[in-house]
Amino acid sequence: MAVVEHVINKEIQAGGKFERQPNRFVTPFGDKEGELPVEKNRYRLLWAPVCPWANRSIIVRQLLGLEDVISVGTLDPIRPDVPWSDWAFTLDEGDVDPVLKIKLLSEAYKKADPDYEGRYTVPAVVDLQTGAVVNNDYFNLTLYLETAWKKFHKENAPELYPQELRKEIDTLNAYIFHDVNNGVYKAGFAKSQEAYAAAYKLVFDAFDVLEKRLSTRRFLFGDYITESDIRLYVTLARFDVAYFNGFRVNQRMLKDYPNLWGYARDLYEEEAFGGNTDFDAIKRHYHLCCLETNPYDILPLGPDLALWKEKTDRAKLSGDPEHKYR
Ligand SMILES: N[C@@H](CCC(=O)N[C@@H](CS)C(=O)NCC(=O)O)C(=O)O
Repeated sequence: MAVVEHVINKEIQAGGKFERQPNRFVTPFGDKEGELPVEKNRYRLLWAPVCPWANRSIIVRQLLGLEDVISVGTLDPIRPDVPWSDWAFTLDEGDVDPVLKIKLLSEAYKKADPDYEGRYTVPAVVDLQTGAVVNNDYFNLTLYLETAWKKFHKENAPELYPQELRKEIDTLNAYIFHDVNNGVYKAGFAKSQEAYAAAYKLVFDAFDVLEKRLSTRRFLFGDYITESDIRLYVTLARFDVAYFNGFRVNQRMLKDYPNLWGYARDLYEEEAFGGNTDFDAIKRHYHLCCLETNPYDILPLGPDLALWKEKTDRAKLSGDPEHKYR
């Protein structure tokens, strides 16, 4: 297996700090001129179950009932043996995506821009008319699914981004992004002790804040699941199996925080969350293809994943304990 860097040089700033590349394909979905048209069976969403940024769009797609509207292609958690950082369709027959007829994610990026120089990342939305990536804006993708794609939502689809909470959700999402979702990567990809230590502090300070917030509310905004919960969940689901040792964010494990841990299990119980959480893929990816510190490819056996199935009593915090969605 070729050893490839999981950051590109321009993502490492002074002091060894990891600063994530900007997304290259950011045209929004919508009805206005210049926007990506919202059409059934027009796009394919490429994801890898290991990836938190991609995982959230898959969770939202299922919650909103968009499975028959936007198709999905799945990339192997183990990266292909090529001398650049890529993803492959090696889970598919003949190692080819059955719809796009490509072997590597980079092929869809190159179709969009032959001079593309960033990392080839998931999630990526491909236009089936051209086979080219048209959007890889993981930060906004779920928001587009919740708003611009409304006409295709299933009947009684949950309201994940309610109008009156949008400002507060956006603010909390920014905090969750910088300190938690990307916080763990800033620790894992840091190239100096100082940069790592600063990121470590961000993560655990945020866990303290969120642990407190969840002591009185079932979900981040009270009785019902919102967009913010999906964003927090994807990092929590990877925390003990991957980040804790892989990215050295090891002050405490998720299961040491009674509220965050109960909250994560409350979400995991939902088909759209638990059914799209592939712990095996997550473990294999982070431990077997991301870490130069694991030269013999030893897959950790723990932690005990059966614990995720333990019931929580968090419904008692809700004014509407029978329902998780509005
Ligand atoms: N598009 C974003 C976020 C998505 C992202 O980083 N996805 C990861 C997987 S979790 C990926 O595809 N990485 C490919 C790589 O680093 O080569 C970015 O460019 O930073």
